[in-house]
Amino acid sequence: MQGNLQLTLAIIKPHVTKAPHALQKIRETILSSGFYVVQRKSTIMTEEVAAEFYAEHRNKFFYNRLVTLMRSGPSEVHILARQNAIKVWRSLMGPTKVYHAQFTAPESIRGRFGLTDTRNATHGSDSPESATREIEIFFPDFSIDRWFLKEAEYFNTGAVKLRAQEFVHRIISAS
Ligand code: 3AN
Repeated sequence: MQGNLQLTLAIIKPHVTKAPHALQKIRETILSSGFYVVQRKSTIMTEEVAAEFYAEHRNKFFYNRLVTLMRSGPSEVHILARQNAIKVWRSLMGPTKVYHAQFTAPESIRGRFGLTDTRNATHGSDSPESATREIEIFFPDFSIDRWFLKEAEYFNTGAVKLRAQEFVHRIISAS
């Protein structure tokens, strides 16, 4: 029984999805850390989506290289569920800057798989408001309210099963 599940948006960036071993290790970390994968898709970001997603960084010096990276190939985009999902996923990722991550949190995802401050392996929402905004950008057909109303209890009670091929948890139907 988990209770009080929270949703977060987690992205595995293109430079990692090109490396099957690294992708597999991050997936293992997701599962062994008690997350449920509520939705997952592989997608190449359009310029519009990247601009909307990274709007707060538009004036930063790294904006162009960030958008170029995110458009360079498929990202794996997930809605993850867990108690304290936002905090736990960010803590698993480690610090934004890879050099810092390698020194202070070498076992973190960024410490292990980050290459540069831009190619830092993964993204995670930084607040409940960001999670809602980001989930709506990538999964416009997914209703957070409906999920909490109709599906969260199955995840709360563990009545879900991982579909390994799809890397997504599905509710175990009664029939
Ligand atoms: P986080 O991803 O840890 O929430 P943000 O939101 O400050 O960090 O940055 C968003 C993304 O912008 C990071 N994941 C990283 O790819 C890129 N980024 C952040 N800071 C830098 C930097 N100093 N140099 C290059 N890229 C950066």
